[in-house]
Amino acid sequence: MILSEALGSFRSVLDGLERVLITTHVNPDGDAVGSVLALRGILRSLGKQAEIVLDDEIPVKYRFLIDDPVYRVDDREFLDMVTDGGFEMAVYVDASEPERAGAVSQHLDEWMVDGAPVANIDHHISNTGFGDIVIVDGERASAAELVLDLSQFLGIELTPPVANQLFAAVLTDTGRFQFSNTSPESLQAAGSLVAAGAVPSLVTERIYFQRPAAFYQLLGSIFSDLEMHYDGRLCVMTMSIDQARQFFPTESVDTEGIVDFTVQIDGTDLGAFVRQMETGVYRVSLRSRGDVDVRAIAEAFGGGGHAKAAGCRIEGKVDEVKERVVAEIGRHLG
Ligand SMILES: [Mn+2]
Repeated sequence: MILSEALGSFRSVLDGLERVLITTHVNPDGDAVGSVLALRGILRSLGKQAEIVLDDEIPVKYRFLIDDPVYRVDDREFLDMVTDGGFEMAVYVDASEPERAGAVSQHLDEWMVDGAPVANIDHHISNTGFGDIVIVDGERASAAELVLDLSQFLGIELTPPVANQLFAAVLTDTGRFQFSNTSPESLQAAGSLVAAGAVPSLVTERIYFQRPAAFYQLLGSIFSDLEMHYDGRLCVMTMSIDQARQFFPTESVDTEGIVDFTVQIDGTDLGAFVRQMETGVYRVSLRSRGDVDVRAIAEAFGGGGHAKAAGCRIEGKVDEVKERVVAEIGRHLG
């Protein structure tokens, strides 16, 4: 299905229904959060009843974008709404497969009317092409760019809050317009969002420059233990639960973006951030700024992602986990 056809079929399906359920992947990032919020605003401006349900909480730094309640799978208010009558269409955004939405995909059938169509709006190359309406373009830097395309196709004039939501999404998925995925389309999207009322200084400030001091102290401890491999081509950073607790005794730590430092060192092509999730379980985030496809490395451990940014979970002791990751990366370095 080519994109304009898919946009057309989204519009015609939407014309015949009222209640739309929107979701995205677990551990929602800026693209996920901004895209679902914006899509809800866009559909509501067409008079639809659009709601968002997520498996996870929205991270603190993105909460300034929230303009109306977002539900979790067990929220009373949401479940009451579902008993009033099922949703007529489900839209997955920024999810390469339905399972990425966690508990949402497990419960979806209970919340939908029989035979409700599923739309899939995404930019992952690994997207499985699931759903009845497939608005997927693996060349785009963010799912938000596709949501913007959809809004333009539907002839919606964006409000400033929706423009900020989409701007935050494009901003974060392009690493503030610095990652190699930053394309003319990303910058054009940003331009039209600013024209529609997005405020880049505000969005950037709220997402990146309001970290607690403890975050930088934790970063200091992570930096002082970094390891270099393969003549400086690979940097590995690690964070244990104990280390995180030392600086954040009560709250969980937002580690998004730490992995990006691994490829900000002169000479590095690749970076890995190994974060302990629980005893014997590690989440490994990978970055590439050369030709190496880190998605292939993540896939070797059952994970996935993009060529330049990917991730996986590995079980074992920390030294074993690091050794396996370093060895797998070595196989791809050439
Ligand atoms: Mn994305």
